[in-house]
Amino acid sequence: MRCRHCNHQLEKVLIDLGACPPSNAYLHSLTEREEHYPLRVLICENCWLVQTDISLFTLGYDELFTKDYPYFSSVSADWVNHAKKYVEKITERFGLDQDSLTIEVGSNDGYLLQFMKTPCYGIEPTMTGEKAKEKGVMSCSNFFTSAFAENALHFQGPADLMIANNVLAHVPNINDFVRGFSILLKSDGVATFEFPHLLHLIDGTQFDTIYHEHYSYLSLTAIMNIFKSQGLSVFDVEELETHGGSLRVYADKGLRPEESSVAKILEKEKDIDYTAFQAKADRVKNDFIGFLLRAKIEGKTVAGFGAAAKGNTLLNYSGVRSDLLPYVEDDTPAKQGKFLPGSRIIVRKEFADVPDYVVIFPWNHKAEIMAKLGHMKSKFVTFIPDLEIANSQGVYWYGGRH
Ligand code: DWN
Repeated sequence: MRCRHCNHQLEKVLIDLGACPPSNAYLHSLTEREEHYPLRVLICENCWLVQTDISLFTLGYDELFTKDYPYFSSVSADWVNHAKKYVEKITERFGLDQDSLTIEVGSNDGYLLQFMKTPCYGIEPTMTGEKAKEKGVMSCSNFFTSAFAENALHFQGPADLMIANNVLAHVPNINDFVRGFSILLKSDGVATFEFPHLLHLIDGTQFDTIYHEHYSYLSLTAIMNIFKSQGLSVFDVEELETHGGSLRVYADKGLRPEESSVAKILEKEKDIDYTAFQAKADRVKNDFIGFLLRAKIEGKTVAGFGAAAKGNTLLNYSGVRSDLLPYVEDDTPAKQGKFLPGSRIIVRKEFADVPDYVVIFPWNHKAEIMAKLGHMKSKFVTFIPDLEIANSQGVYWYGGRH
């Protein structure tokens, strides 16, 4: 396979997670067939873009992000609050007013644009965009490409601010996607991109965030190569706690001086150690299977919370099925009553009982979820980066490595 950015032949494997269905391909019934595709990640030793090997992945982009793609950003109150704070900050920092135009690419259900007080619209190819319209947010049902950008420039005009949160990693043609921002941004416009930071993925053994819809796993080093090739310059970077540790990158067309924040992150990325990642992931997998087997032998009940895409990677790489984990509870109506891809574990609207243990798959929302479930007598279990068992009093048991 060749690098998606620089076309260099890719040799170096970061991790191989076997084969599994796409992590957001929830089943309507157990009679449905599903395709399994190899899931492994390669590192470009030329431009350092870390990327999923799609040489055997035959699904098209529009077959991954189908109309009924079931991820709704607004399910997490913390994430919506994060978006609200961003809107207040960015409006003030760049003096957005009624003459400004803001465009969000991957605007999902209007979780962010609902807070904008200045002209804006979203671009969202999945049905989540219909939810945005219910919030009064204009949402254009399209994939964002450079051709779309040329069209939007002609009909709606250039943007003062463009936003792309957790979408840059989801595009196969990352060069063309970024070129679209260059086309649509005003000469003094700003684009901000938020994405989970590769540094935390590696350091925090967040291998469960690897799945087919993540074409890339992003570092500032790789991003700067891609942006430069498409006429954008990074002038500021912020480290965020969201999604296990993310970056917010600020880019423009070379107008603004580079802040010291950029060199700081680039320096940190020089120390990323890729070598032991597979072994660390295998340890998490063994802890996960071992925990479930021990619970079953001891007659303890276990349920899951959060039918997250990341949970499907952990379940499928571990080969866990409903005999060890009978169901997962999730607040997303579009997921309830469906079955997880691969493991075929049912997604329930409510807990069927008070399980002895609740495995929280979206560990990135752990605080919010434990606050929500704090009334339950269950113990809460997470496995990334280590096996950790907590109860509502916050008493922790560790997997024995501390
Ligand atoms: O990049 C992506 C990230 C940002 O979100 C996308 N590829 C898709 C998605 O990945 P994920 O599914 O692993 O995301 P989360 O945010 O870790 O998953 C949250 C899941 O947990 C959702 O199914 C909703 C559910 N949830 C819930 O039911 N009640 C979450 C919270 C906070 C809750 O209170």
